[in-house]
Amino acid sequence: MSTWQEIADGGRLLHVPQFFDTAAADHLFDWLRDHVPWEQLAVRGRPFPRMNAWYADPGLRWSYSGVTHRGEGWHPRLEVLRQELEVATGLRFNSLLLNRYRHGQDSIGYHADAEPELGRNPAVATLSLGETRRFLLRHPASGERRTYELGHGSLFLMAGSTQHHWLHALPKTEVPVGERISLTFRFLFPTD
Ligand SMILES: O=C(O)CCC(=O)C(=O)O
Ligand SMILES: [Mn+2]
Repeated sequence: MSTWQEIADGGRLLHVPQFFDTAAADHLFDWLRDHVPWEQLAVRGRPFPRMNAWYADPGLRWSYSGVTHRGEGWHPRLEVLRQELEVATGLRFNSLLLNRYRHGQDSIGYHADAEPELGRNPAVATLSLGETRRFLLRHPASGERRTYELGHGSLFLMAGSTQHHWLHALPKTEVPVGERISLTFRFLFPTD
């Protein structure tokens, strides 16, 4: 595994460019594209510029950006992936938000993963498949910016106090690009 990077104000990042080899990543990408029940969520009539799906332990609840999800368990294939990631990172995860960026106009704006369900210093683990896209981090207090190219089969972890002091985004691009799927594993604390 690669080594952790310390960033301003107690943030911690880990980037593993080849967590999966190309064949394993190809296989997983095709399976996810064809088997996950993708939907385009909308809040107040405004569709998100990406597709999503969500899995979590039964009964868990997570609300973000005006959307509430309730956990209904895992697909066996995704359960295996969760366990693989838990072993590799030594962390525990009980939920998975999948994002599918169909083309360069799909994106996610600057935000922090800071919902109360995530607890104080959440670890968010992202597996990337398909097209390489730029992942941006910004530290509003100083204006510092960081850019990571998240490629096919990579793992990117944000931990420590990253979500308190940094924002992250996956911007649109004018360059013609193919699809990217990201799997973001988190640990949610039960709310009721
Ligand atoms: O697709 C990505 O790498 C980032 C997605 C993200 O920030 C999120 O789902 O909260
Ligand atoms: Mn996020």
